[in-house]
Amino acid sequence: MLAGVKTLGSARATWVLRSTVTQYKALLPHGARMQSSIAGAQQSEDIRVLGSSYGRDKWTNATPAILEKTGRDLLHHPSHPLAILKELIFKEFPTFAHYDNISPVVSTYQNFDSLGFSKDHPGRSVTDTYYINQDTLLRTHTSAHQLQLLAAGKKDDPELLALANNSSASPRNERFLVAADVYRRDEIDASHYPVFHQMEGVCTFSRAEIQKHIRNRNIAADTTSSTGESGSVAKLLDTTVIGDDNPVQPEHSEEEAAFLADHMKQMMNNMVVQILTKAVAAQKSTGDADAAGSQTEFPVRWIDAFFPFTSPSWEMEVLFQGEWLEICGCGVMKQAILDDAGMPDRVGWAFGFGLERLAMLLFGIPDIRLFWSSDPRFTGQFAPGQINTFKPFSRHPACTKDVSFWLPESGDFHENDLMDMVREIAGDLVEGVKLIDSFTHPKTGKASRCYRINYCSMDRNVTNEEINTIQEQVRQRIVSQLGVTLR
Ligand code: FA5
Ligand code: MG
Repeated sequence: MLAGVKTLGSARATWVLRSTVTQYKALLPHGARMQSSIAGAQQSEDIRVLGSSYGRDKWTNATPAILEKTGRDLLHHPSHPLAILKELIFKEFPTFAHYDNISPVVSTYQNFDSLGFSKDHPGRSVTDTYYINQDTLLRTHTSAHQLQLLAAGKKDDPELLALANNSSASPRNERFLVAADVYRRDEIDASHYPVFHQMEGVCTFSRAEIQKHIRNRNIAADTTSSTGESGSVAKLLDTTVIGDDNPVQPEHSEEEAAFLADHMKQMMNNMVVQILTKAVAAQKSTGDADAAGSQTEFPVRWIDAFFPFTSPSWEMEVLFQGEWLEICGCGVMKQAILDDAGMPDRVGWAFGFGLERLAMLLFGIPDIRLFWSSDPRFTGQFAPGQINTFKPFSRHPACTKDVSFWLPESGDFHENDLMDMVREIAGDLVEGVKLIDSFTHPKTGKASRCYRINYCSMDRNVTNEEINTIQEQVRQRIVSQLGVTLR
C-alpha cells in the first residue's frame, strides 16, 4: 500500500511538527468526519495513548479497539511467537544495534515527510492511516524511525541511543534493526490485520568502504553461508534487473548500487532460509511434515517494487499454502535520507519485514488473528527460544452474513471505513470481510455493493442469534455513519 507515487519530497532533519492543514485537506474526505465519530463518543475529551494525552481534531480516527492494542506489547512476552521470532532475527544480525521499545506514536514528519512521501500520497489519507490528530499518528511502518535513528547516531543523541538493547554492537547506529508494532487501516483476512509488527533493517557503509569491497570483489563481506543451493528447503528465484524501471539514483554509481543490492539480498536470503529451514525441521521433529497441508519446500521470489524512500526497490514473496505471501519490502536507501541525517559520505540499504507473515511460515500459524489470542490452547504451545509447529485446536463453525447496500450519491464510500466498523463491533469474531458483488444500475446510475462477513470464533461456538445481533448493529451503523442505503 505504500507503493505508488514517485516523488521525493523535501525532508528536513527536524522533529518539529509542521502545520500543513491546507495541503492535507484533499486527503480528508467527507467519510473521515463520519469515521471520527466512530472513534469516540466524547469528541471533546483528549485521546489517551500509552499514558499520554493528545488533543482530538477532525483527523482523529484511531478507534478504542486499536488504541487498546498499543498496550499489548506482544514483542515483550518471551514465549509469544512474535517475540521468539524477533530474538531469532536479532541473533542473525549481531553487528546491528537492536531496538524494540520505541513508542508507536510518531509525527506525520517521521512517518511520511522524512521519507520523501509526496503531500498527496494515498498512504497519508485518513482511510489508510490511524491518526491521533492532524500532526500525530500511529506509525504505519517501522521506516518512520530511519532518519531519526541515523541522525541520533550521527549527532550522538544519548537518550535515543540508550534505547538499543545491545548498545556496543553499532554504537553510532550505522547498522540497526527496529522491531515494533505498526497500524494500518487495511482489509480483513487471514494474512491482514490492522495492527501488525515489522522488523526494519538499515545498513550503511562509507563510500570508501564500498570501494574497498568492490576492489576486493568482496560482495558480501560479512554475510554468512550461501543460500538457495539444491537440497535447501527454499527455492530462490530472482530475475529482477536494475535498470530504467527500477533505477539507480543519480547520486550513486552503478557499482555502488549493485554492491548494496547484492549485500542486502544475500543477508535477507540467509535470514529467510534460516527461518524456513527451522520451520521444516520443527515439522519433521514432530512428524507434522507428513500431515496434510504441511509444506517442506518453499519457493521464494524477488520482484520489483516502488517505495518513495528507496531506489532500486524490491519485495520478496514466499509461496505458502498455495499463495504468494509478501513478506517484505526493501531497497537502496534514498540518498536524501542519509544527507538529512548528516552523513552525505555514506550510502545504505533498508528492509522492512512483516513479522506475522514470517511467524506464520516459521510456526505454521494459519490465521493472523491467532497472534492476539489469549486462549491458553494457543499461548501454551510456545516457549522462549523454541521453534515448534502450531497444532490447530478444533475449528469452530463459521457463520456467514451478507449485507447489500446502495452507495451514497456523493460517491463518498471507502471500504476501510466498513472494515474498521465491523472490527469495532465484532472484534476478533470477524474472520474476513469480502466484496462479493458490485454493480451500477443501468437506469438510475446508482452503485450497489454486497459484502460477505464471515464470523467465526477462535475459541468457542457462536450462536446464530448472537451473530444476528452483531449483524444488526453493523447494518444500523453503516446507515447512520457511512450514509449508505440498505437494499
Ligand atoms: C513497508 O511498510 C515499507 N516500510 C518496507 C520497506 C522498508 C521498504 C525499508 C523499503 C525499505 P509494505 O507496505 O510492503 O512496505 O509492508 C512491509 C511488509 O509488512 C509486507 O511485505 C507484509 O509482510 C507486511 N504487511 C503489510 N500490511 C500488512 C497487514 N495488514 N497485516 C500483516 N502484515 C502486513
Ligand atoms: Mg508491500
